[in-house]
Amino acid sequence: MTESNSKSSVVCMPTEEEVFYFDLNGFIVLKGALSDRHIEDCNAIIDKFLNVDPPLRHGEWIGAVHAHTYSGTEGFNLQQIYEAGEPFERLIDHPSWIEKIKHFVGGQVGFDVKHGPLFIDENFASIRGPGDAIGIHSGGHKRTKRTQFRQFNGQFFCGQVDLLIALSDIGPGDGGTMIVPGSHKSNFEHPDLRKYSMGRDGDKLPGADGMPGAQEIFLDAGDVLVFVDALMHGSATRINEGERRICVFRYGASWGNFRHPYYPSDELLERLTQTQKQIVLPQQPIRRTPNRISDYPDPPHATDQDLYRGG
Ligand SMILES: O=C(O)CCC(=O)C(=O)O
Repeated sequence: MTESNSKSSVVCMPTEEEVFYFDLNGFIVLKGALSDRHIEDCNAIIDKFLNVDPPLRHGEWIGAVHAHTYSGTEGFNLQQIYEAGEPFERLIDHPSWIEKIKHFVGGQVGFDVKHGPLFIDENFASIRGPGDAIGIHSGGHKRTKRTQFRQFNGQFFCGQVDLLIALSDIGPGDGGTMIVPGSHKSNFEHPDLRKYSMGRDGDKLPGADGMPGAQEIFLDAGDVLVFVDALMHGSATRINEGERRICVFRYGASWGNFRHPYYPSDELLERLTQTQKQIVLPQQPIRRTPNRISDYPDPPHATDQDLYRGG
């Protein structure tokens, strides 16, 4: 898709079909959500990070972006990817999905939105090569509040809605995301969970390859998988040469907190629009003024504007 025919500047509201299938299956796919130009710009930045000499290793920082791996087979992550430059900043409130995310996180009136419409509690790029995968995890039977699926009176109130943005084409052998449709509502553990789960021992492929009831999602670069985190998910093992590249942004209510103890940099906060800033850091401390103890220090990041927003 080219810049001119992409939906990159049109605000896309959730459609009736998307509402129906998100409720029923726990996920939807947005086709062509990013333009070719935007995908190229994101990949060019990732290329730069992957080509630094000596190569980035787990635990190292490159600016405010953190190189990270779990056990090894899950591939290489660039955590806090919204720090990596303007093409990633635009993903925070991209018009292709932001209204849909607000709708599925829901609770857009009342106490849940006291600090803003949303909060991103994790964002990263994931790069996987041959042999890499993530086993299956999550599921409605766990009843985890943070990631829960909830619907009431025709409105969604989900704990965490994930965006998985394809930055490369993901077809057979590329290690596509695997989901168990409807499992966000399941009451019982999947009978084969242990055979396909994350962190299991064994000599099988590390992914959820062949898991009964699971579906592999194939995406073109620029497509986006939107799912409630309570849905059982993981990936197939990458078999093909080359890399699978995606970004994951996880959104929840404005009162949420960071999954990993990262914090947006001052430089990022300076660059963002007020709308974006409110999504990456909805709550900021109130200044301790006036104060009966002279020169008592303020908490970091407080500004006059925040004082009046703090409520
Ligand atoms: O890498 C994938 O395809 C799945 C991502 C995943 O497991 C997650 O976001 O928790």
